[in-house]
Amino acid sequence: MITTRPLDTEPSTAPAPSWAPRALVAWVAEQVELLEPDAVHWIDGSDAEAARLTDELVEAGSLIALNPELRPGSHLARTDPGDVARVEDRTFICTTDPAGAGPTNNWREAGAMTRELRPWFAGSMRGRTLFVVPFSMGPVGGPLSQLGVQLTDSAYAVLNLRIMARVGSEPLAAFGGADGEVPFVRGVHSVGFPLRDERGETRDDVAWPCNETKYITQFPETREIWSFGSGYGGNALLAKKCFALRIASTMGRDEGWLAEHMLLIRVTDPAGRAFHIAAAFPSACGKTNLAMMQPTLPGWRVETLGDDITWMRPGADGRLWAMNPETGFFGVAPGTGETSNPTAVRTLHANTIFTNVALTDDGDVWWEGLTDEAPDHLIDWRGDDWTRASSTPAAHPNSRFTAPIEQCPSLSPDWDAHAGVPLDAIVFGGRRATNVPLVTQARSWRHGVFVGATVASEQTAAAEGVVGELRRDPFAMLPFCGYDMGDYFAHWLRVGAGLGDAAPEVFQVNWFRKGADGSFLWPGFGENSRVIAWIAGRLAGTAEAVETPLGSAPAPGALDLTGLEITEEALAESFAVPTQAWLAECTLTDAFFARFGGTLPPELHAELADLRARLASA
Ligand code: GTP
Ligand code: SPV
Ligand code: MN
Repeated sequence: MITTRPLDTEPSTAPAPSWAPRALVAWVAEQVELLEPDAVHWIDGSDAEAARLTDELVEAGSLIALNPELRPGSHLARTDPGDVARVEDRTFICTTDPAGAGPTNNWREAGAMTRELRPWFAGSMRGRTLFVVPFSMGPVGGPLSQLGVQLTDSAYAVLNLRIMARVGSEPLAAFGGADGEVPFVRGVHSVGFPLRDERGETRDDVAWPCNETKYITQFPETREIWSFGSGYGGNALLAKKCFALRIASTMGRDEGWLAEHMLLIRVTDPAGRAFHIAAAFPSACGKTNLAMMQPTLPGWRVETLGDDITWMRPGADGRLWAMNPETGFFGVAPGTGETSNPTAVRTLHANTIFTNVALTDDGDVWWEGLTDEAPDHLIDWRGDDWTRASSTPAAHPNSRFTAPIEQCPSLSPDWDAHAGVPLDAIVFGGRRATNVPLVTQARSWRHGVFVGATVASEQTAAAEGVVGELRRDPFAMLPFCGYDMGDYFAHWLRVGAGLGDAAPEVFQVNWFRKGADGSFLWPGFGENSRVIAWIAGRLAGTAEAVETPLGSAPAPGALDLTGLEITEEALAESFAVPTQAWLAECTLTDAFFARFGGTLPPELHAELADLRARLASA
């Protein structure tokens, strides 16, 4: 693991551009005092700069260059085995009052957390370069866009960030020039592995520096993020979950908009009618797959606008407008293959950073599900020899690819439209082996908010924890809401009231219901186009529905099953609404709602009572 990077190589430096706001330059100087880096480098976002940083990481052994003939411009990173996913129990919302965080977040008093963090950050960048990364979430200068700056001592984080967000000189120009006072979110990130201690003792770097102690802290009141000890994904790319969801959801509450863990697509039916749909599924529950879906139904088209985060704001026309603030995909590798997601496979052909996947003997990558058969020999994500006889997976279950959105063959030309796109439907989903039907339509916006608020899902490898455990994950935002979720539900109700009849329709889907034999009832992936087609039909007023206690479901024959091999029994089972099981869910919902006390909107209690009444008369 010890690398060859000598401490005395010339550190990469680049001064602050003359158009950087003085307030930003002063803030950086203040942090330099605390962090004590050996060098400071303002990221300009150029290809030459990225090439230089990449070369340095390859030289240091932190990145492996893949075979340029098979995977041009692409690299593999292997993390420390203790730094492979988001760490929810080390993620904190820090406000002056516990009411600022609510019952579903880890709260810390902001002042106390600042004092607790200080010794960890003090000198944490000794021997390293501090990179200053100005960025814009959303098109630079767009009406839904927001600015941020991440300070980091991880060149790996910089390289990922420049795929995931608009970084460097261009967004910096939007900060208003030297006298600029445009607000921006401040993020400080350190892997927490200084190369020199306070006495000047040095140590060698490692391929994946991190710290056993981790802090992922958000300060919504001051729009700050402090992240310590991890180099991985949502812990380290502060523009993503920390900013674009946790901080942004709080900004949205204050300013009348929504920051959501949603994919965004445009669906076009055979008659040429287009619909914009956003869908919230918890981590590793199918957003990227739906965002890139190749419909099996002839004549239908799905275009990709975003796969993870959607910002939405009521427009001047009274409709809800939606925008993807990112510029890349940080997607789950396992399960991504030619049959499940051929669009993703195309997207990853070049210029991609892979993290914790397996390395093939010819210098390419592999993971479970990429092909039906594993190669004879691989180097697994830990760097060990792997054969088909091995008892552990070759790729980590949360291994990921970071790829530029513009490489996606199904990308919508409007993906970076300044105003976003007008939204027609919102879909909630989760990973449920039982109870939740393949698709239902909510009875109203208020019922839709109830559906979103009560979503439960089986836990995945995207965060540390017990995989498979069922937990409530309202709006797929449990780990990402920056404030009290009771207030968040109320905010959703408020936004809906403002939209009135122009509000999007709300649906719930479940691709993951299982039969008695434990296998999925519904084939999923491209076949999900049949469900999307019914949703579009509902929006167009052409698809028939029947009432169920959970909402409207496809009437017999309304779901296009042409050419699909599915038994009558499996289909019936995937739509079943078992009354007793749902009454038991209602009891669990009572307990879940009780956690919020006074912040839970009374409308949701009313919806629960209505659901019970419908179940009783079913
Ligand atoms: P995050 O990036 O963590 O937010 O995840 P995501 O919601 O984008 O999930 P993704 O699309 O990457 O899918 C996660 C896993 O679910 C992959 O292994 C997929 O193969 C699997 N998956 C996605 N869609 C379906 C489906 O329709 N049916 C089944 N059975 N599995 C699916
Ligand atoms: C998720 O876990 O929802 C992700 C990956 O999209 S991460 O960026 O690590 O949050
Ligand atoms: Mn996600």
